[in-house]
Amino acid sequence: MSSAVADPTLAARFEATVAAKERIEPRDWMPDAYRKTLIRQVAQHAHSEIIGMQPEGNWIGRAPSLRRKAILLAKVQDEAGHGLYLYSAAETLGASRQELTDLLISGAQKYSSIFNYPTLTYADVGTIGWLVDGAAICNQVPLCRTSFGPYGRAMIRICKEESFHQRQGYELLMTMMRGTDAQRAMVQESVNRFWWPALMMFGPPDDASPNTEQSMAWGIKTHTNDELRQRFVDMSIPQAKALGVTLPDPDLKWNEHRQSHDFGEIDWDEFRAVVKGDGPCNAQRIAHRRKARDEGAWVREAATAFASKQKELTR
Ligand code: FAQ
Repeated sequence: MSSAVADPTLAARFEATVAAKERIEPRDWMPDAYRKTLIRQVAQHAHSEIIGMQPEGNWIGRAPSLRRKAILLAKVQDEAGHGLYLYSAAETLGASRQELTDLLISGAQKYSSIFNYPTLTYADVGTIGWLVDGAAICNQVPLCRTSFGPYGRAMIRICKEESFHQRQGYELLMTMMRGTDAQRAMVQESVNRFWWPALMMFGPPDDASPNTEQSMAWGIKTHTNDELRQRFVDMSIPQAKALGVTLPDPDLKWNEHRQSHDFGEIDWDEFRAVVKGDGPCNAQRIAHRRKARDEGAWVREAATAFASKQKELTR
């Protein structure tokens, strides 16, 4: 239920629920702008999970052993599941999966910038697990306490699986680092390509983030983009050390005063270009998604026909 002109009692109840850090549920009144920003964020998140299947899916047929293939297949299937939980959460806000998929394919809605980079070597499968799932967890664990109930509950399940993905990526890289010089070089080269795009996953800097302030006031976000990015940098440095790789940033250093690491300037021009559609794989990702949607149309039609037939029979 929502309305542009709020009933003062309902609006007060909404504000009190958010202030008490309790959940807003789909049946509750909510401001239109709250619903709109949630649909935007949850849809972008769902699209990211589904588009995010493509870079790693690229390696399923070429994984080096049956065991590695089974692990990768399971991980990519998990991402599909995450997309489905999130589209279901968006549905409780009144936005259907079909409608959101159309908005993605037409370019009206976004997905995470990270999935517009190619996976050039098998080491990228490990690096995505370590850095991309690692950044995802950093950003998503706080979302388990987000103010909208269905989104927060979906995140609890998703985070458990993402933590597992992060560990499998790290284990894969650890195995390669114990291998040959060529394997170690492959890991380092992969980390060099993914480090900076992983930092961009957290979104624009706080002073250029139009949504953060309002989303924090509503309890949708509980931390700013820069806070979470910093947490990720601090968390990754000891992990890189244990792995034996160098993070490609000469400005990374411990800052005693801040009790955190300083790091170099992110290339925000690159970020803006990738989000706008000019990344290395944007066109390919959307073309692939469009093809999958078109080729699956008969399945959706058949399922709908079957469901209405079942309904008729049980009437
Ligand atoms: N890429 O005002 P803000 C995964 C957009 S993890 C593209 O700061 P907000 C798991 C932003 O949407 C990846 N666009 O926005 C996995 C906004 O768009 P608008 C997905 C970006 O929402 C792992 C505009 O820029 N995770 O999939 C990006 O307050 C491995 C202004 O930005 C989530 O979606 C970006 N990196 O904060 C799967 C987490 N950053 O309004 C497969 C949930 C920002 O112009 C394999 N989302 N934009 O349309 C969030 O936490 C937030 O939405 C942020 C952005 C932090 C991403």
